[in-house]
Amino acid sequence: MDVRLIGVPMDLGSDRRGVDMGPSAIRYAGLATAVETADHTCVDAGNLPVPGPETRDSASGEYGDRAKFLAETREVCTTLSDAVQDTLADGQFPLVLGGDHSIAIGSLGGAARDRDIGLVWFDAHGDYNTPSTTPTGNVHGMSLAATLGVDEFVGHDWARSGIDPANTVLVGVRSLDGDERDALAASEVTVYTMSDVDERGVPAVADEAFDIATDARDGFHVSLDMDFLDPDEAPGVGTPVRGGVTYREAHAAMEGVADHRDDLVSLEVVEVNPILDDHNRTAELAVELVASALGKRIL
Ligand code: 5AB
Ligand code: MN
Ligand code: MN
Ligand code: MN
Repeated sequence: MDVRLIGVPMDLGSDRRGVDMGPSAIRYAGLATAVETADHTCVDAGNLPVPGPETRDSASGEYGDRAKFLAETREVCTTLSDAVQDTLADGQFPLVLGGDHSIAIGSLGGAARDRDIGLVWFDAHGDYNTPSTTPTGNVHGMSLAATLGVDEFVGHDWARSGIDPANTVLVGVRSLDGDERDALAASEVTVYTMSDVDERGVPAVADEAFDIATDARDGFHVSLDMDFLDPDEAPGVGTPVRGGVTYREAHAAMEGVADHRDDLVSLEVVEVNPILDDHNRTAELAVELVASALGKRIL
């Protein structure tokens, strides 16, 4: 297939500068070549414009500092949504490079526009906070709730993808905030924690996740937060949590994506922060995982 790279140098959704350099770090780690090695063609659409935090007021949006830079997040995500939709309309495959995880709102806005898709979200976190439950005000911890249109996000049509929570799966979770945990438990989202991974292994858990997500009529989107992996493997992330999946388990999960790639609508990899990294290893790992997800095989 024809893969179109869309870089989103976004850091407004997180407290850490540096994640805005994620798209450069991932490109530098050889993404285009890796995509070609997986037998695809690759076109790079460059980066979308993202305002710097210095030039804006963090309390710009409706909820002030309870959802920081929400007005700017809306701008960026609206542009990204159009870029993803245009990519799909051109018959190409959108590969979105973050940037912090707030950009999933934009990726999904485009991928789910006029499509009934499911969602598999690989993450240490739930990203299911809202302006009233967030401990930080960072939108990257609210992006799943926003795209599903829950609570305070109900009126925010720009953020709501229309994805059915019943076709939404979280995999790898090991850090939830108290109210976020209760909200997730009350939702129809399926949550596989690291305990599930311990008991059943990544291949079984991931395959069940793809089965749930592909219940949607038009395929599914994969959102890969690099903190899904253990920080020993992926140190270059803003909010590392111990006890994540190993190098090999992460590949197995992405090989599972590849096994379902007839249904794969779009893919994003987020939260790579080269400033916090050990050389560029987290970006290099992101490149390897993308290649696995897009079908690269040893044999
Ligand atoms: B990430 C935290 N739950 O809401 C919050 O990396 C962390 O996109 C969110 O998964 C981590 O700020 C967001 C404490
Ligand atoms: Mn995340
Ligand atoms: Mn995370
Ligand atoms: Mn299956």
